Amino acid sequence: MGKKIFSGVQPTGNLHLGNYLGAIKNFVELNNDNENKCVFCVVDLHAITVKQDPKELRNNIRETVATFIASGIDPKKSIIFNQSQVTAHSEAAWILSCVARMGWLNRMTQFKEKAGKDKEKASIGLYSYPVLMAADILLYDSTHVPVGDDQKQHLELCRDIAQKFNNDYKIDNFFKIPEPLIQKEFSRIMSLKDGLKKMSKSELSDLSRINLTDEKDQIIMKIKKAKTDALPMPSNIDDLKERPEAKNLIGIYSSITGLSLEKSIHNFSGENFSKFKENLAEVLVEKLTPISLEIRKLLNEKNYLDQILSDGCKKAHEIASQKVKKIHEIVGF
Ligand code: AQP
Repeated sequence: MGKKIFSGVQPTGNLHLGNYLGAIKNFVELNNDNENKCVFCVVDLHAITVKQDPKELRNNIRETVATFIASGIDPKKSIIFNQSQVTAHSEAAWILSCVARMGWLNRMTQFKEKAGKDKEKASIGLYSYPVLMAADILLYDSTHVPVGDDQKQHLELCRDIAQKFNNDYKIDNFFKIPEPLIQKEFSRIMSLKDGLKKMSKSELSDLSRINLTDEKDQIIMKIKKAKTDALPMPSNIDDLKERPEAKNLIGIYSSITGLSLEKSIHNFSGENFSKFKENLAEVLVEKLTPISLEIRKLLNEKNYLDQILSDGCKKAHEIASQKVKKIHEIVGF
């Protein structure tokens, strides 16, 4: 039986290789299976949990849609829309925030990482955003949620919220309990400058990530400058222990080429990093350049992108508003 898929990407600019390999590449495969019903959301409400420039946000929303399409998602097969335009999301998030427990949210490691030492100054939205994420997913009776490894904990929270709502209101199966779809290997792509830190949009150094809009020369330069260690290329998987940068680069190679990790290691075993880096840059350029060219082209077609969003919003609204109506009845409004 087909799956009901939901996933979101924040329009916070600098969409990168981690977003692509951890999430968007999966979206494309799921979209290509005609049995599945897919909803891909540009989560602009999530984006404003940290300060955004309104003009840039508007551009980034379009750029996220352009990235979906350029990566191979077909807007005729999948619903693509932006979260702020379907008010059911905010409404359901409030109701679910009365179901979720403080103790559960206090355990979310992403909040701790993002808020850093200055927790008191973080927005309330940043703290409660996993509840909005739960609303996003549950409104569409989603069965599967493709995400990167960093979102695993939020997915578990979503399952707990769904379960508690069903139990509290004694309605079995009202909210479906969604399964995460996380790739077994390399579900967390790390920074090119520090193999222990996640590749991230908000990292100040552009050299830490490959952006999906980078041109050929930038990709080659960034891979050349990527941090490695002084040892030769590893000969087996055990050699990757305690070598986070080598592990990350070989993981990227394996993920992009579709070759197993063993085979990828075998191909470069004992060589120096420069030859491997040339090959890695080559496969990245081959895979990403068509995507970046298409993104650039689509960004000049604003009306087309806006039409995709507006069509998607209508379809999303139809589904989500029905679910909210039922929630109202259950809650007693
Ligand atoms: N480094 C990563 N490796 C694998 N998957 C990743 N994802 C993000 N970074 C990596 C996955 O991409 C999807 C969309 O992410 P998002 O835009 O919703 O937000 P994020 O996780 O907060 O992305 P960033 O780049 O890490 O942004 P900042 O810098 O703001 O923290 C998600 O499925 C995510 O798992």
